[in-house]
This record gives sequence, structure tokens and C-alpha cells, in this order.
Amino acid sequence: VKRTPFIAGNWKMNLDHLQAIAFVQKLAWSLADAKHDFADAEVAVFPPFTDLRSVQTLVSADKLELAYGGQDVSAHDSGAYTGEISGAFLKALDAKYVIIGHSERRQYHGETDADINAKVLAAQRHDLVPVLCVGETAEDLEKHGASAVPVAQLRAALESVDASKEIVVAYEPVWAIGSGQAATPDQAQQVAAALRTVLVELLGEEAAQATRVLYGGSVKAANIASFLREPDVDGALVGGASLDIDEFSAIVRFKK
Ligand code: G2H
Repeated sequence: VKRTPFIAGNWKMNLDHLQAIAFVQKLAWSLADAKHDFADAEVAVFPPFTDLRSVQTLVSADKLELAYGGQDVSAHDSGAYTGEISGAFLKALDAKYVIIGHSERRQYHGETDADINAKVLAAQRHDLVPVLCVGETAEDLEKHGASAVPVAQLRAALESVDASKEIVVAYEPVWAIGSGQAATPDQAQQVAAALRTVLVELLGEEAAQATRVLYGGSVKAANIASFLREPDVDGALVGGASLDIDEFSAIVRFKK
């Protein structure tokens, strides 16, 4: 199966709406060039919620081949949930994706596997593609090896999902996030392969082979190609390096 490589920029809590407009305008030029050279990657950005309307306006006005999504979504559809954002609102802004279960949400906001499963189901109800993040801490790695925790998180998050709908999985070892110390391509491949084996069991062979598994954690222009050469790594979720236009442009123009 051929899976389209996916390069996703997770802006986290960076770039206000004016900065977002400037960034997407510059990115549009790079994407046009990248398309010229290598047409094969899908590119998406995940701005703060308050930027999404501006990003939508630019993407639709200039017909950019740039997808976008939220960094989180409520498990609920509407109602008295102060501060929450519904999947319906993201969909109304033409968002295609939503990041769910990022380790920063798990760590700083106490999100449990059950919360994350509810959010994945909410995303599916609103026809958003979940970018489900899983990954082990340094302590998990030492105690249980690399795959055990990500595999358990994957099983819990995908309980009762609709296997006919697209899902993206991002393997982000917590020890590699923002640390400058990325996993090796071989480490990423081993966990990605273990995740795909579980996807076969949960979603069936065909859906599992079509599912993109990304690597995330200190990805930059200098290491992107080494990850994408691995057979089960289908792209990257990029944090810090997605905020620098030159660096991110170089990442989207990766050459295997
Ligand atoms: C992991 C990643 C993006 P960074 O959180 O999701 O961030 O590339 O800064 O390690």
C-alpha cells in the first residue's frame, strides 16, 4: 500500500492570529515550490483555536493545498462546558484534522485514556480525522521498553471507533519532545511497526495498512528524511521546528 507522507506542524501555544497570517503566507510560497519538486507530501498546520478563522480565510482565498486542524477537541458536542471547543466548530471552519491525546494534554491537563477515547469518538462524529498521539516517558521506556505504553494507549484510545473512517497515529516518545534528542529512525520504526500490528487487530488489515503512523519529537530538516525512509513511518508531527518558516519549508521539501 502506498501511504501519502504527512507533515504536520503543531504550533502549540505559539503565533497569534497576525503572526499566523504572516506565516501561512510565507508557507504558501514554499508549498508552491515544494509542489514543483516533490508533489507527494500532504502538509497540515495545527494553530491555536484563535488563529483558525484566519488560516481558513487564507487557505480558501488562495486555494492553498494546506490542511489544518485543532490541537484538541471537546468530548462533548455543545452545551455548558466553559472554555471547550466542539468538533462541530472545527468542522465549520473546514478543519480536516484534530490532534488528540498529545502528551502535554495528558501531562498538564490530566487527560486519561478514557478522556482521549471520548475525544476520538467526538472527532469521528464530526467527520474530523483524529491525529492520535501516543508515547512513553523515559521512565516507561526504562521499565517496560518502548512499545508497551504506546500500544496500551492506542488500544484504549481506539475503543469502539469506526474503522471505516480515517485515523492518523503519531508516535511521540515523551523523552524526545522539545528536548533536541530525537529517537533514532530505527527506534521510531520499531514502535511504528508494533502500533501497526495492533491497528490490524483493531481496524482490520486494509484500514491498518492505509493508516498513517507519524513520528514526533525533535524532528527537524536535518533528520526528517531519515525517519521517512523507514517503512512504517509515514510522516512527522513537528513542534518547535514548525515555527521557523525556513526550517519548516525545508522539512516539507524532504527528499528520501
Ligand atoms: C512533540 C513535537 C510536536 P517537538 O510534542 O508534537 O514537538 O518537535 O518540539 O519535539
